[in-house]
Amino acid sequence: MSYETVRASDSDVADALTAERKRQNGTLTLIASENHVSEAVLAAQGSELTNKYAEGYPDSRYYGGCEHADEVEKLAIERANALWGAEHVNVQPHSGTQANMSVYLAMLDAGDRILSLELNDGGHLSHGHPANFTGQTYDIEHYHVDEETGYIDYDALEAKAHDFDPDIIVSGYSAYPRDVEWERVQEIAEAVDAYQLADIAHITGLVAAGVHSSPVGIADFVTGSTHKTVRAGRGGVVMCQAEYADAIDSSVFPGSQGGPLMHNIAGKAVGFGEALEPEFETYAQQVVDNATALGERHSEHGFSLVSGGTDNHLVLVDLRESHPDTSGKDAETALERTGIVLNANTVPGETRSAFNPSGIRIGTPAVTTRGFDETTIREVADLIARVIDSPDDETVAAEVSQRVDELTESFPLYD
Ligand code: DSN
Repeated sequence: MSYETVRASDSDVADALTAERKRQNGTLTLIASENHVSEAVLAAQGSELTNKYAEGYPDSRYYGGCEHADEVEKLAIERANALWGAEHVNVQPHSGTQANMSVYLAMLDAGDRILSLELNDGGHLSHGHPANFTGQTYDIEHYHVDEETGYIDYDALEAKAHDFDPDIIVSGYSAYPRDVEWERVQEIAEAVDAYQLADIAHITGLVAAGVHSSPVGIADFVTGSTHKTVRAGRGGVVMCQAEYADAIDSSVFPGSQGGPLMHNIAGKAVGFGEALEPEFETYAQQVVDNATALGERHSEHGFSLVSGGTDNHLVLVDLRESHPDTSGKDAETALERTGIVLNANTVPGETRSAFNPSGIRIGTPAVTTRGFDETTIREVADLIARVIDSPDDETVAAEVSQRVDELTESFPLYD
């Protein structure tokens, strides 16, 4: 795809888009929530469906001219059903947070109680952070990971559920490297007459490919985003048991959204179709294998990993023991100048701040899309370790930067 059409009318935006393409091509994206969609998904998201209002649902819209919007949304739904196997799916949420919002609005009243993992331990803003509408609307209590093991402390979660008597227990996380015991959380939820909302935003693709356990059929509600591991472009999705279908659909539209972003739903349809191809399972398995190899190599370098490793697409490095004078933000900044892009992240028992935390989160979905395997990812771990060991050394930075250039040229994106 070329930006010449944009340039003909707006050279400022064309320059920024061209520079962003160059940045993505020339750097290693290790942000665990990012990925690179196919050109087909990009094209679908840039289609004329951006012009179309289609409030309502397929075959029941509030506007005329929706026949092709209907076709696209039905395809997205059909393919989502084939990927995740839920009793009901709604593909209209604009984002993962909107998907979560639709569940809260459908099932809770203001002041009702949500029990969720704290942000510092790997949760998400939309799980009840005070700065988010969830923290401002509902009564929030958090459970935690065990600081020693880095694993969710399910016994403590159970005890807290009995004390707090929540209406919803949120499982599924943004910075948690381990598999989740969905059945255990569901048992706890049922014992206290609460719903389980499993937010699989990060692992939608891994779950679809069967390389991560699935909460579908176990949790009452499952939400996800579509631009992370499933590579279907920006957006959200919400799934539920049939009995909640009407409540969820009304909560998405008209409850919390107006017109669906039909161009994004076209991207979802295309990306879900790609994820149904057999190669997607190979990709998803490679994402996990790469994260495992990356974690092992970091351990060999003396880095401490939260939970000691990973079962999914990310590793969380706690720098406090190995590099007490280097914060996650220092590491992020030093790495970014070499073309390695990841994010600073809080760690369990955080002793710094959310903006300048003690850890880094490293994810493999995007580099796996560009073709990296265990050998390449081990070298990436070596490069990361070199930079973090000597964050101010300009010679190291120049050498790592040169190697990143060579790697990105060998594994190009978007020719
Ligand atoms: N911002 C995303 C992440 O990085 O995990 C979640 O919404």
